[in-house]
Amino acid sequence: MGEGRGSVGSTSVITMILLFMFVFHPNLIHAETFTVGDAKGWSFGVQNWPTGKTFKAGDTLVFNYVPPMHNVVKVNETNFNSCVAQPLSGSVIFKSGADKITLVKGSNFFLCGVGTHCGAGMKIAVNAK
Ligand SMILES: *[C@@H]1O[C@H](CO)[C@@H](O)[C@H](O)[C@H]1NC(C)=O
Ligand SMILES: [Cu+2]
Repeated sequence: MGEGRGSVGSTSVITMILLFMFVFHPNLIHAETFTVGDAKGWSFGVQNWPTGKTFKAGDTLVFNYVPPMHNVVKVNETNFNSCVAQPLSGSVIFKSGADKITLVKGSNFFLCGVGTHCGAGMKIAVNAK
């Protein structure tokens, strides 16, 4: 292939990549950010916070709390139901106090791994479209 006048410049390549992202992953472009528990943050009684909200893959959840009083663990459904703070494989225990976690399509389960907080309702299940 020659380098004739038809060769594609880097600006065009970037434009094409952005176009592809827009066409195939509109959720990423229109992603929203939600503060878990709103003003109360990641706190006791947060369990019903997702009710009535619509989430989609690529949206970000922000978990605000004062560490080390709490933490955030992304778990599977079994561990969510039994309050076992075992991070999903490839995941970690979040403990910054302002943790930002991107939702994946389908079910996303989070709980607090400190003490018996999960059993007291410090857990949320979020379904992302
Ligand atoms: C969840 O993870 C635990 C290990 O921590 C495993 O025993 C269990 O089968 C998993 N459940 C699902 C639904 O993947
Ligand atoms: Cu906690």
